[in-house]
Amino acid sequence: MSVSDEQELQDQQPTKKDFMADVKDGLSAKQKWISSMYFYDAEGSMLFDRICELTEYYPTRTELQILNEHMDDIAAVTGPQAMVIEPGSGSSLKTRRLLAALREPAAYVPVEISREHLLDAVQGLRQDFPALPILPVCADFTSEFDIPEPETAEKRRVVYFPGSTIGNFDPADAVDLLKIMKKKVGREGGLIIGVDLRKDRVTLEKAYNDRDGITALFNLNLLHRINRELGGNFDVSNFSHRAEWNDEESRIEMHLVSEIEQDVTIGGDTFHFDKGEYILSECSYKFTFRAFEELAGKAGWTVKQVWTDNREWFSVQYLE
Ligand code: AVI
Repeated sequence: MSVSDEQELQDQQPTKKDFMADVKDGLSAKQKWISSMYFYDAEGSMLFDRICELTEYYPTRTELQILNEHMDDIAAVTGPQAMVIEPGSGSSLKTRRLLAALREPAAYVPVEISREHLLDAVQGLRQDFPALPILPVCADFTSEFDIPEPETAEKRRVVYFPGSTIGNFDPADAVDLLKIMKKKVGREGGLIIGVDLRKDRVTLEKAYNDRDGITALFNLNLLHRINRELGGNFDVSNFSHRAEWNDEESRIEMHLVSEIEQDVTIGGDTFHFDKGEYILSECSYKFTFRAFEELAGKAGWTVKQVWTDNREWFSVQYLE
């Protein structure tokens, strides 16, 4: 990363203090939980990239297939001279095809919590799209963040939110997030969003319990991260990864299960774990078309177009 990349970066990254407070709050709750947003340090982001390549993890592959097949339509609904805002942009892999298909894009604004990941992605994109203004923002996209002003003419704003990250929010939070997006793009703006669909339990549970144990490493990295950054003393070998489908809530839940009765100290506070007690570390909601339409409607969005695969495992939707 160069000095100029560093200087141009809008840095609104959550602080260590926020992380500490969130972890302590979550571990003090009756059902212990930690926001899945904290998975994504450099190690976690790297593990997530590996998950996306797993045979069992169908969402990335299926979404890419839909995007490839319908990219011309997606670029057409986005329109010319659009500013594309991507919350949680990660390595911006799915954005390249879109950026290449757009007519005279005004700017690309990747918004990403992991600073290193963001800077790496921006560096690669600048090489491949030298004429495109790229305005990175390092922030938690669920709280207020500012959109930099582009120097080029901007006709409209479109939020690009692939990957079904919307599924990682509880319904009320998902509605709030969709409202923030609406506010960012204004009345004329649009939203292109990846939405994972309900399917059979076996396929779902396999996707989050891969043979190679990469998802387990990803989940357990959260505890390593707390040790590294907050001076916690988790003995990670005393915890295990579990992922199971909760049919009533229509979500996959990831758990960090305490294998023994134990105490863990973080920042001067001690947290007790019974044997078998778990930390809820992620929910991944899966939607019917109807359920997503209703959710988005609560935030003022109307579904205009839906693209899907022939098994209807995943969808990319355009909303205004
Ligand atoms: C980022 N998000 C949409 C992923 C998901 O499928 O919920 C995160 C993930 N967790 C385990 N595997 C992938």
